[in-house]
Amino acid sequence: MRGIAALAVASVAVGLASGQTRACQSGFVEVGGECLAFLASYGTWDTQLQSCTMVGGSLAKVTGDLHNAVYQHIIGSELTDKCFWIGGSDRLTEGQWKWESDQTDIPLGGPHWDPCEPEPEGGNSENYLAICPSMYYYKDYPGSSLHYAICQIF
Ligand SMILES: [Ca+2]
Ligand SMILES: [Ca+2]
Repeated sequence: MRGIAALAVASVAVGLASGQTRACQSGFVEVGGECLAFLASYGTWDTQLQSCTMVGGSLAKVTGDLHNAVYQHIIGSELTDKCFWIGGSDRLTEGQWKWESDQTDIPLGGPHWDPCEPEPEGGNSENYLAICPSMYYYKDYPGSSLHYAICQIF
């Protein structure tokens, strides 16, 4: 119940005849051809993952062109000053970052990790992935940090 109540954006993108636009379920918005929900309440990585699972998704796999599309969406919204949990972690093996949704690897370095800060830099104490202002590059955080979150339907 909490996860559904937490959904910030209650809009339905209606699929059109052409292009990448797809119909997203209630509470999700189409960004970069994917159905995402931006959870506008604070939670740990685990509790935000639970909220995403309750609505049939997981924490978002923000990679490739989707990363820029998400960035553009956030800076055009009222959530521009927030950090968001996404679905990456190295909690199983330190330094080996994986996407939660399909367990594929998250490469280190550019273009997704901050080129100006040494990230990831938290070692064993920071095993979860968030994107934060102002450029929304990947950063490692302790899972107990409280951030907003981005869910994705796969
Ligand atoms: Ca780590
Ligand atoms: Ca860090």
